[in-house]
Amino acid sequence: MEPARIVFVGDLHLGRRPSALPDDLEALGLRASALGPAEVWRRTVELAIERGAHAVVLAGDVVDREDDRFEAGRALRDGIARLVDAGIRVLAVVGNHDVTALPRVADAIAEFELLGRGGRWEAVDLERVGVVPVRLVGWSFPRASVSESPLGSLDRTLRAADRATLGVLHCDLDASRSPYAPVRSLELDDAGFDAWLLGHVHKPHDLAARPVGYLGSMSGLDAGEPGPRGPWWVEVAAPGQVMASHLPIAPIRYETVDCALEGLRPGDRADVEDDFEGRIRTALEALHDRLERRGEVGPGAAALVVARVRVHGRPRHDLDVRRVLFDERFLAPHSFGATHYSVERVIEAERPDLDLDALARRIDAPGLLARRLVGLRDGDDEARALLARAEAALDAETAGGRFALLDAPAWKQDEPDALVALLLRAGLRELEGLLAQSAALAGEADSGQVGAP
Ligand SMILES: [Mn+2]
Repeated sequence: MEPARIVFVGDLHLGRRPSALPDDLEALGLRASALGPAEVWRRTVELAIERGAHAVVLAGDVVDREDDRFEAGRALRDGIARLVDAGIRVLAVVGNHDVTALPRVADAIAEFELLGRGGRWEAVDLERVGVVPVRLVGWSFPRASVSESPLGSLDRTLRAADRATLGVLHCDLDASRSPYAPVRSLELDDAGFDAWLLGHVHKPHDLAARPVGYLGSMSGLDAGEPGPRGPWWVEVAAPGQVMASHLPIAPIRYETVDCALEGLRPGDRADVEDDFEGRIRTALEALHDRLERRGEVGPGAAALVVARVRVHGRPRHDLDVRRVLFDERFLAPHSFGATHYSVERVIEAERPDLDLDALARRIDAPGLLARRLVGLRDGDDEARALLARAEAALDAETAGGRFALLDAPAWKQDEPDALVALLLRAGLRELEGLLAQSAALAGEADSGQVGAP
């Protein structure tokens, strides 16, 4: 028998637009509409048909918002119709974003199968003559917010005795107080399934190493979602033999590149810009070589790479030159073959050479700021209040939909310390500016005391 071939689709968020696109997109021969989730969905459908998939399974958050349902719904329905025509089964579980949109599509297209509708676990067998049979077990969000683990109501007898059982779920893994179906890794292991393919968090796990974890978003939508994005190709040869491989077919990709500032050519503004731009081009070229070798850029993969440039080290220049570096407007896109690279912005790497503890003993403005940063680093009471305010501010930004972030922002989902790191970075940048200013003032004071010892 041949193995079962299933395409798993993580968070699509049809209707969202990728952010930080370059102004001169059209001059590069690119269109915003061909870089977003609808395009990666179209590519997924074509690929499933070309490679002869037996099923396509969506893990929730397919449609981003209810009011996007016309445009996004059309793209979804078109793809489902193409797959169904090709004899491919299309199944989905509902995520927290599409509690009404997805059931509506399922009601309109008879062949589109919702798994676990209304928050009740459901098993479906994929059976076809000459193909290894597979059981899918899934659960759908009954409403936008669910604060208890769906695994609590999983009936163990849904696991098949004679074939591989694959779990499909949209959930918040190891985030116990989450309102998005919090699930513990241990609960997944206890179910005894052959694989768990999950939606919700946009950073994919290495499912090729072990097929339990997040599929990741289908397309990066901002600089907080770096790395390859796309669906997963899963082959099931027997129980316990589930092989997953990532298909990085998203047309846009976000990356961070590193750029050293040591030895930056002194001179006027144009000289500094030229030297800096040359260094960035070298860094982007190295990135391009790496991505091209892996087949992650070019036709059918990323056409645009939006890069954040992280600078390291101290240029031997004054503050004005630093301002030139962080004024990204002079940075034009670079193209290597048919792949375009734009600079999203320039950020500073953390400064391990700043001795915060020593600076915190100073009785001036940099000393005051350094004391606050030490508190933030060590987690004192004042820092906790600051973190709560920052979290509320970020939530307000994301709730307004002005930024294409996740339903829960990346800093919250991936690493709890990320918000501290974010604030520390901003604080250190500020501190460096203050130190440069006070050094300049001290220099002036010195020169005013000519002849003094
Ligand atoms: Mn979600």
